[in-house]
Amino acid sequence: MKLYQHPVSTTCRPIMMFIADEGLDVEQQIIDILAGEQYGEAFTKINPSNFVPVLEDGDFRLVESSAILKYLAEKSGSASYPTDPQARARVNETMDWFNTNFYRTFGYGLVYSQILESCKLPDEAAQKLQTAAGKTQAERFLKILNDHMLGQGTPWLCGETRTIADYLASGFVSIGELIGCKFSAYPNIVAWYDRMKATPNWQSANGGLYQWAESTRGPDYLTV
Ligand SMILES: N[C@@H](CCC(=O)N[C@@H](CS)C(=O)NCC(=O)O)C(=O)O
Repeated sequence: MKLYQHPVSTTCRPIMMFIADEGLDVEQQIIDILAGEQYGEAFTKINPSNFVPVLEDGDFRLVESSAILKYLAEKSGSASYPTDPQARARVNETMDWFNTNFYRTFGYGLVYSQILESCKLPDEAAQKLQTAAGKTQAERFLKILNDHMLGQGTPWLCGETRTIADYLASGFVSIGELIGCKFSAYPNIVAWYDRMKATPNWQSANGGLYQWAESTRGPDYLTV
């Protein structure tokens, strides 16, 4: 199998960590999304949406990080993707929640709107309003995550064992580091994220995040 990835990518890092944790035999090729390689002719043929990650398994090609994690976990028989229908549905539900509600508000609304030129508005006043709205919307979902999803006393999102939902979710939460989020109003999120960061392959899979964080340091960001 082969994974097209970039080390800074929010949606690639969870897959790279899963591959490392499970010891999967997956060749990895970096697509330089910072230099625009994703828009070149060669990669556009691979993914017309011009995004990493992309997984190839022989002639089978798969895009979308959530689908890739599920495929790798299913194919390798990983315990991190339970086979019981209800337990699996809970994992799928959690991944959908993060990929939609959480990423849209926290990721795009609060974080990217402050650090990615492509997500900023040209008008400064409008930009401030957009980020403030992003923060308010993100706080709604952070509270649900803290009080409900992680508020039952279990160490991981879907119970006593770590699942692929924790992998995907930690990628989205990790981008808070780019604007200096401390999540101090959300102790259950902090404890869960620390648990994720203490796992053996976190540092190696997320080196790109910390390099990116070096370059965003400085401005007085709106944060949580
Ligand atoms: N929904 C996609 C999103 C993938 C995505 O946003 N990838 C980013 C990197 S995190 C990318 O390739 N960006 C390139 C660009 O926007 O030009 C997934 O979950 O895989």
